[in-house]
Amino acid sequence: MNRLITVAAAQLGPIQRAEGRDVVVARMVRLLERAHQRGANVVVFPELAFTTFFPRWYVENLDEADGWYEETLPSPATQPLFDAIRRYGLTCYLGYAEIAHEPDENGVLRKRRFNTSVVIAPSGEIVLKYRKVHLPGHKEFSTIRKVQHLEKRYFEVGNLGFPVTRAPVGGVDVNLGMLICNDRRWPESWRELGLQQVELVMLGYNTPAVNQENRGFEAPYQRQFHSQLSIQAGCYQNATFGVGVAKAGNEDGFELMGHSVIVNPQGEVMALASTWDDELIVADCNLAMCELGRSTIFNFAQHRRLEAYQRIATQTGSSAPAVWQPGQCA
Ligand code: CDV
Repeated sequence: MNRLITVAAAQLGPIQRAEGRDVVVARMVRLLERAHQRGANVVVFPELAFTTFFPRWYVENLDEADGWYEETLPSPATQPLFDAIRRYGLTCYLGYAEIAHEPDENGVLRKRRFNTSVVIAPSGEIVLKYRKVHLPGHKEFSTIRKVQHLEKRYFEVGNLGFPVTRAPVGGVDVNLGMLICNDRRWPESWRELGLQQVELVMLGYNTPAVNQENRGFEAPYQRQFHSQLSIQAGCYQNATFGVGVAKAGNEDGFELMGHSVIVNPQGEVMALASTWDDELIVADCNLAMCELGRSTIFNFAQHRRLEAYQRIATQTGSSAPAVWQPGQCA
């Protein structure tokens, strides 16, 4: 039986450091309006959608960075977005920087900061929350980098796991899951979602157009290749649709790559953005397609071999193998 939904990726062009939330929210509302006109049921925005990609900027005292975070959602500044979601009856993925006042792992109530995404229902209710697990970059100011990437300074590692929920999207019940940016490069993130029969993985990203740590081995075009490779492989290997959405273009003098993409459970690209600006791409997704992979080659219950995967959940870094000696077979 066909289960059709229409999915939109709402890529955002650059947001400059001095730009106010009101300007960004107005741009996002326009994208929601266009998504509605094109028949979309679900709209996916980028990671940290309300601000410039601020982890490129160093601040000594984190409290000085509070203006880049949301303490409540919606707030008076972001309310127009929620109003538009309700007006157009859309489901929406939104990435933002979150300040939460909640107990830490020792039970101490304190101010905590996360790189977060939520799924917002057409009613405006938040139905699912995810906090980024794979934080790239560094914690302290780096003197050898041209551009900082201070996500490890600005955010704690996400503490909500990889949740999936089944919620109605355009009249169809859909298993919804989320990732954020760097998570897409890690097969473990996708498999966590796949093991919950996810059918639509939504993910936003801010990916610098050039890898600063390339050491001469990574050409700029390979940045897009790696992003798409990861999303296409994640979708195929977990029999799910995926939507990867960029914040793109020249932000504060530094370039972020675009190439937002919608991928089907065969791992094929259904739609691809072609600008580095605000751009909407749309695809009709038949969720019945997820059934093939899930019930055949990636039937996890039949084919996964936990007894052979011990290292995956017990070891972080890789270790060098024993050196082969003539006459030995390891
Ligand atoms: N915001 C990110 O997580 N960016 C990373 C970069 C640093 C590699 C990414 O995976 O795109």
